[in-house]
Order: sequence, then structure tokens, then C-alpha cells
Amino acid sequence: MFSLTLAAFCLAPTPLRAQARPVTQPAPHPGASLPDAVSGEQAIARLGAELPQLATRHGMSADELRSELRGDPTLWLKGSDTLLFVDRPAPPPGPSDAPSYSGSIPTSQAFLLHTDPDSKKVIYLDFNGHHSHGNGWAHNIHFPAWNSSGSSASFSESELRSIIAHWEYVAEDFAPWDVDVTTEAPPIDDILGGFMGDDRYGVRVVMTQVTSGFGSGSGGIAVLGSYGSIKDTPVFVFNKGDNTGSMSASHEVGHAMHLLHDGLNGSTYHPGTGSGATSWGPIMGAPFGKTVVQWSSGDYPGSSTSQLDLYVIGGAPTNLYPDDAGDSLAEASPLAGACPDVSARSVDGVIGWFTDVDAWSFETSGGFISITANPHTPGPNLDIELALYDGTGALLEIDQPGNATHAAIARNLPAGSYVVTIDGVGKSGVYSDYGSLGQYTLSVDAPAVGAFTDLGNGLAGSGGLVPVLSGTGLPCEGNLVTTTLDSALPNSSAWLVYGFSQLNVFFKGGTMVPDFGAGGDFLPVAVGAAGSVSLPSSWPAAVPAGVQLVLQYWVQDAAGPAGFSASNGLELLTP
Ligand SMILES: [Ca+2]
Ligand SMILES: [Ca+2]
Ligand SMILES: [Ca+2]
Ligand SMILES: [Ca+2]
Ligand SMILES: [Zn+2]
Repeated sequence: MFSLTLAAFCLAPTPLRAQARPVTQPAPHPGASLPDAVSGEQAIARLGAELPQLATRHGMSADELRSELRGDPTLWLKGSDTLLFVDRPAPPPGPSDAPSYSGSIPTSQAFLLHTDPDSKKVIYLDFNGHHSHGNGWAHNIHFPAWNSSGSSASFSESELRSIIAHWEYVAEDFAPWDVDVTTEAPPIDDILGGFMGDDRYGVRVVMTQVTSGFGSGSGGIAVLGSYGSIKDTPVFVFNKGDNTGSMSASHEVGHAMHLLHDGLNGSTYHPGTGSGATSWGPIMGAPFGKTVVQWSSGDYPGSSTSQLDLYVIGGAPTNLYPDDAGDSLAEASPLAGACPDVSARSVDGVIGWFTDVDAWSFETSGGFISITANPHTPGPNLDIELALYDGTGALLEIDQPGNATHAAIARNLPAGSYVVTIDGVGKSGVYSDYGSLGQYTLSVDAPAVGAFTDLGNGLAGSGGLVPVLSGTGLPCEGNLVTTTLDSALPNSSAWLVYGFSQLNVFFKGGTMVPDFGAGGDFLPVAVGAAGSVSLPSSWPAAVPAGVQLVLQYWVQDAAGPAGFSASNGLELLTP
């Protein structure tokens, strides 16, 4: 009896796993100022025979546009040919959206921030109010200055810090592309586009509050494809909070660049997943409060779109910045130390594409080596895998913490040359490496090799001895740097020959190493009774990095083949 009951239980049909239900919250209407907007079947009916042409303009097939209009209630048609997204509001900022200001930028700079003032493309985060009229919205509204607390008539210190944090988040989202993310108003012609040959354009992002009913009940609004429009048709962000508001800004700019929503299991927005440093979500979803928020190809289970964000943003991958470091060990870019601490090497770079790897080479005299690679804060898009290779290309160590986006390697190494690589990676079962892109800071702390290199080519003199030239000291401002000649003919006359590159030509039976012609010279020097010359000097200021100085002594010595002996050549390279 009991076993029968159990068997019946086991044979009962397995209940289907509960499916994530679409968000039941109604989609907000574009507001009183856009009374004629329609969505869904009404929009399809209004478009009628014009639908395929409009779809083409937005990089979609007719079926794709129909499917978007039917499946995404936040997509509206205004008039006969303007598609716009009216995004649902974010929940009020919670503990996960604490102020993110890092303190590295003074608040006096809040309205002077640029990621690249020389770029011809612009994303203008407009916080100080905007009169929106004569544009694709067909409204005439004075939007007030962005206000997160207190009076809207002025910006408090905490509001200025928040504005800086918003800019930092958005800058990270667009770091791979040649575009100036700025808080300073550009000339209007730098926003407008659409004319033949006009290569300066962008989008205004009005960071503001719902006004005159426009945006009522929404978190942000954008006209699809309005980036580079012939009119100043802004996108609007009403969501507040450093993380949330900035995420909305990148999201609305995404719409302006033709991006659609990344949904999940039939709901309009992917809500994000996971917790902590590797919590994740797509920018074109609504992963508020998540840390790693990336562009997406829709390559997660339950995706609503297969749109490849990276190919759509800014028009095409051709608008990416040039790569900052070679992708392979053989193409590694040198990472040199700088005065005054030449053992502490550091570089800021960008992983700009999912295939991008940045390889950096360094040399060390050996000892304890500490390597750290950190993504941008706040709002890292990049999850870093750090690897260390020796001079033969053999992998020594790899670091990629599963629950962190930074990586580090610390170990003892023998003297030699090494390569470190930085790659953006995914997190198993959560996100792929598609959108794992962004800014990083790589630091390599390793004992530096000396500044002097023996170039050989000495010429023997009296007693068959070859004079020896050596150097000590680090050529940084104010340091004692000493060159020493030994084993020369005692009490002889000598010339210190110097130049800024190697000549290496036959001379007096030996080899003249320095190219003394191009800015170099000969200096007469008396050799002491011990056959030595020591020239200590305090290293001067303002010598740039990478200057090569080539030195060699020529000593009057009858035992030499043509009346001279010569020291080895010696190279000094400034760090
Ligand atoms: Ca790169
Ligand atoms: Ca690279
Ligand atoms: Ca990781
Ligand atoms: Ca990658
Ligand atoms: Zn949206």
C-alpha cells in the first residue's frame, strides 16, 4: 500500500519549473505632451505599408520590428515614423546605490569633465537644465536642472560629487569608442548631425525631472536612433542615484544608437543576476544595483534579442579607439618605469573589444615582483584575467578570481624580461566575455634593471689591458650618477667621447662606438696615477625619459695599434 502510494507519487507528472513571469507593471505612456503615441498592434496598423521602410531605417527586418512592437510595451510610435522608448522607472535608490564619488576629481570640475575633448563625437550629460523645443519631440518645455536633494536652484557639494560619479560610470560604458563623454556644453553643431560630410555629432542626455507631464511615470525616454539627428533631439533621464541614473543615461544613449531591450524570459528588461562584485546585467536591461553592467549580445539563456550591441554602438566597430597594447606576446608593448621610482611601473589601458588582449613587457633585475590589475571604479565593465609569461613565452601564472573583477600576481622572479597580459573574461554561468570591456590600471612593481648597458668594443693598450668603462646610479633628477674608467694607462691623456646613438665604425685599429657627430663631442680628460677616471655628477633636471647616451674613452697609449687604446662603449638610457 505504502509502496503503491510512493510509486504513484513518483509517476505524477513533474511540475514545470516556474517560469519567470513577465513584469505585470503597465508600461508608462509617453505623457500628456505626446498624446498621439501608440504602441503594439495600433502602431503596426498605423504604420501599414510604411512599416518595412521604417524597419530598414533602424537596422531591422519588417518581422523584427513587428515582433518588437508586439513584444515590448515600452516601444511607442509617435506620428507616422518616430519610434521611441518610454522606460519604466527604477525603484528608489537603495543601499546598493550608495554614493560612488571616488574623490579623485575636485567638485569644481563637475561641469568641465571630458573623456576626450578632441573627439568629433559627443555624449553630453546635460545636468544644468534644458529648453527642449524645435526637435523630434515636438514639444516646448523648460526642463529644470537635475536635482537629487534640497533646492533645485543650486547644486550642493553632494550633488556635484554625484554628477562626477555619473560621468565616471557613463565614461566606462563608452570607453572603447572614440567619443567625448562630457558634462560641459558643446557647441550645438557638435551635437547636430545628418548633413553630408558632417562628422561631428552626438546626443544630448538631459538629466532632469519629469516636467509638464513629459516622462510621467517613467525612468527615461529616448527616440530610437536619435544619435546624430539633424535636430537637437535629446534623450531624457529621470531615474536618480549614482549607479541607477548613470545606468539609465547609458541605456537611453543606447536607444539613441538604435539599441533595443535585453529582456529575459519574455519580460521587457533583464533584471540582473547575482550579488557582490560580479553581480551582472545588460545595460539594455534594467539591472539596477548590479556591479558589472555590460553591453550584451543576448547570449544568455532566456534572451529576448540577438542584437549585437558592440556592432551597433556608435555606428560600427570602426569608431573604436586604436588598440593601446599588442594582442600577442611577440607584440607586447614595453612597460617602462619612470623617475623617481623606476621599479613601480604603471599604465592605464582599455580592453576595447572581446577579442582584445593587452600584452605589456617589462624587464627586471630579479627579486620580488608584485603585479596588480584593477578595473575602473565606479562601475567596472571589465572582469580581468591576468597572466604572466617569461621571456621564452612560457606561462608562469594566471589569476582570475571568480568573485572579483580585479586580479593580482606576486612572486619571486629571476632577472630577465617578462610579459603580462590582460584579457576581459566572463563568469561561468553568469556572463560571457562579450561585454567584458573597459578601463584598467596595470601596476608592475619589480626591481628595475640598471640604466647602464655595456656595449663592448674595447681596444687593448699597455700590458694587453682593455680599459673598462662602467656606470652606477639611477639617472633621475638630483641623483648621483658616476661613470668610472679603470685599467687605462696611468697618467695618460684621454678623451671621453659621447653621442646620442651608436656609430660603430672602424677607428684607430678599433671601433668608435658613440656617434659623436650628431650633438655629441670629445672631452679631454686626464687619467690618474692608478689608471682610473671617476666622473660623479648630480643628474640634471628636465632630461626626458628614453634619452640614450653613448659613452666611450679613447686613451693615448703607444701600445695600441694606432697609438690609442679604447674602453668598451657604455649606454645610459634615462627612465
Ligand atoms: Ca587594448
Ligand atoms: Ca591589445
Ligand atoms: Ca573575475
Ligand atoms: Ca576577452
Ligand atoms: Zn529602454
